[in-house]
Amino acid sequence: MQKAIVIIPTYNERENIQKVIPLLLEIFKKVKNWEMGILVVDDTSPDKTYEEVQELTKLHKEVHLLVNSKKAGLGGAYLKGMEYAFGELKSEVIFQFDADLSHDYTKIPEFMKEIDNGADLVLGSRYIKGGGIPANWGLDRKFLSIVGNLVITTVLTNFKIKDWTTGFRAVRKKVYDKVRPLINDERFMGYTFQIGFLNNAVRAGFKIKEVPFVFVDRTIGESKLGAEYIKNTLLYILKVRIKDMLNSRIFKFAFVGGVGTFVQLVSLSIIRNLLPTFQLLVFTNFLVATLLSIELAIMSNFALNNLWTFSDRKLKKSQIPTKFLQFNLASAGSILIQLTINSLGETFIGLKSLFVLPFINFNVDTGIVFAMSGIVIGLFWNFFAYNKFIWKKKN
Ligand SMILES: Nc1nc2c(ncn2[C@@H]2O[C@H](COP(=O)(O)OP(=O)(O)O)[C@@H](O)[C@H]2O)c(=O)[nH]1
Ligand SMILES: [Mg+2]
Repeated sequence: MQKAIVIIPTYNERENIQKVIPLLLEIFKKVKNWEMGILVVDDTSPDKTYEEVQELTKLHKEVHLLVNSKKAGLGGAYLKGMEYAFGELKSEVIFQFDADLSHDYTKIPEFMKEIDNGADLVLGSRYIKGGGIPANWGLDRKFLSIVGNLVITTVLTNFKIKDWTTGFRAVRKKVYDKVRPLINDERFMGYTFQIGFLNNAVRAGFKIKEVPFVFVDRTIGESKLGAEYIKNTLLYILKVRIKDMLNSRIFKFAFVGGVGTFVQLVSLSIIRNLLPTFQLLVFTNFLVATLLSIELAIMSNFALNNLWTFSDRKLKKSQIPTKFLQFNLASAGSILIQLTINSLGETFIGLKSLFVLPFINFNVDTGIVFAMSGIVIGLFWNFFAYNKFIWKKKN
């Protein structure tokens, strides 16, 4: 029979743990085909919660105890607990469960049913039909919980999951195996650990189910949730989004384009100074320098896009000559687009002053609008051509 272990992190929960363990042992009888157990992870609570649990391990072989010598935060306790449960105890599923009876333990068989039906991760959800938060919560706490969840949902752009901050969950071993190596930021080892763990599981594509439950306020002891949690949660979701942005192809494409512009401007001035002053037929050295600097920018764009923006579709050595030629054509295409828009604009709309920027007396005319539209459309063309022709997606 496969094992499922309910992990309970505790810090000063002496009274609560005495109550919750017998209730869990009782409800375990309702779970068919799974060998259920409990693992308490105590951070050497000053109220000696661990002593209480020690006694219970003697009475029930299903009860296990891990004691941390130092307070490691909720995330630290869960990581230790999961390592032990999935490793030593050879568990297939673990539960995350609070000691304070806030989580409805009678729902555990339903969680296991979802696991049996193929879920990798089951969330106890307060924000789906049948779930709820305590009616007696003050407006500030309700606001914090509901709006907090909405903010996380929006910033992480995942609207399928309704309760991101729930601490009541069942996790299959394969989720832990995949997500564990991704979690290494010490800052997020407190309560934020829960959101980080879930976010990584969602992104890895695991099958996630939500089971409704009504959250009950603790009646004994104190909540350890603090302002640190709000700050770290905001920090965490911003970090995730900024990382996403930096990793996005569009961002890299824009950055490489910026580098190209820089290369062009710098090389233009260098080449102008290197060339002796002369005029060969119609070619002034300014024109020669311009063409050379454009080509240098194109080379820089080609190399950086190949190594970075499209590193997942990097070209083979043998492809480089042809692709570089295509790349030049695509760039010429974008210049052509800009020229076309400028001349169409000039012919059909004409160059008219629109307004003058105050202080710097800069005259904004339709010509600037044409040029900007040309640049934007040219960039769209470039991005399209790179994706479609030069760094084609391999099937
Ligand atoms: N081992 C350990 N457990 C903790 C720590 N912080 C909180 N807990 C436990 O985590 C669970 C949830 O904490 P609680 O204060 O009830 O948070 P709340 O329900 O969100 O107000 C409880 O069982 C706590 O005893 C910690 O640093 N170490
Ligand atoms: Mg609690």
